Amino acid sequence: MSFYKNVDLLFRKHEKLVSRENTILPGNGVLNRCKYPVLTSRHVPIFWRYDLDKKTNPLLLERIGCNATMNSGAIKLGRKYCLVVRVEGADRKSFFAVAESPNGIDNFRFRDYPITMPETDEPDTNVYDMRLTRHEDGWIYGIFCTERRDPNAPAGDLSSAVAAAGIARTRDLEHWERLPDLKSKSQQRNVVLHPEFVDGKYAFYTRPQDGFIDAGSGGGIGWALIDDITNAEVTAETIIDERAYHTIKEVKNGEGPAPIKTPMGWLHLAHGVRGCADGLRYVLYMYMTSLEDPSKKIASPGGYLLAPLRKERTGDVSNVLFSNGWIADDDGTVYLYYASSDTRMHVAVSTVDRLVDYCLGTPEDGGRSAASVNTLNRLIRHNLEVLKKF
Ligand code: M1P
Repeated sequence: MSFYKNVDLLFRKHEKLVSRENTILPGNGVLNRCKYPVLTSRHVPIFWRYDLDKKTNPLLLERIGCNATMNSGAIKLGRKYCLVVRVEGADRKSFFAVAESPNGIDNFRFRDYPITMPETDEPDTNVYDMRLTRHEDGWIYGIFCTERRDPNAPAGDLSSAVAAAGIARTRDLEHWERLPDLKSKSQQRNVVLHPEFVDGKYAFYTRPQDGFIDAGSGGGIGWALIDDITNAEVTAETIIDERAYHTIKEVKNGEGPAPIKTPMGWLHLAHGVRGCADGLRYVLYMYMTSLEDPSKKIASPGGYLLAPLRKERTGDVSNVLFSNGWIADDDGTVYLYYASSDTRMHVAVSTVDRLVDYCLGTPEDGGRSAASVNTLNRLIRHNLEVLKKF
């Protein structure tokens, strides 16, 4: 086949994948998964991966491989549902790229170029997992993890790294102003900016951690008020959603996207991590905080909202669901974007009302098997009485 026919074939196959219609599947009342992932490494444009010039690439070989499209921030801009995707190349470097959809569940297309994120004086080795916040100061902020080699690592140790929160702001997701990284005594990952000022200050959800991987003495999701976002520093940090023994967030947890404001309180999505014989298991869970004091927890449904299922269970880092993006539409629909196994992006659909009801109506984790049985018995007794009246 001629070079040009092969190019045409590449584009046609890509278009077929990108334009595939998605379907919302039946769910459990709380939310509905969709049939197909919304983004995979194969959605990345052909012209990012191939040199399409016959002179320089006569064999039409892929030149720049893409490994994964994962942990994406989300925001609606005009009528477009936008993801700021963590694209991971075959070289293990992550970068950000915007993919837009007309309906939130399919036809996500990457803009022509990835985001050129300005660097600070200390260049990032790797950047990933951006949380987007439309702040009441008028900017859209992107808070992300910036990873650099540990300057104190002994010679020969090529793995030790330091995680910190990078801060950048934009109006259009294309042009970004990079601000100094968040200063903090501990390493930080999963840092998120609250959408409103609290006591006149910027409010951050944090995740203090002793090491690059281990949360260690970091007790859970933290909260810190900051005077100046152009020179942000954590001076005091309180834990607002703690890790707990024998729960889904025993080993680690971390705030997901910026919370959604509802008349009943702030809706939060987070990930919880526990250990098992197979390694770490990452699931998604929710909690709510008060409108008057967004650092005060008012609801804590027990267990997980979403856990890896079927094909979601396998990938580069298996048994992982991770979310750092959701969009609450004007009609109350919520598009919850999540990555499975650090490999691909999915969407689940719900509503603000359903998620609030889930948070307020789901029993808390009682901490013991006997407490779980008590809770279950209460529901069974109630239902058997109700059924008699049917
Ligand atoms: O591999 C699972 C996730 O691990 C990290 O999350 P956390 O710091 O909570 O353990 C991140 O590297 C994240 O990107 C990744 O998906």
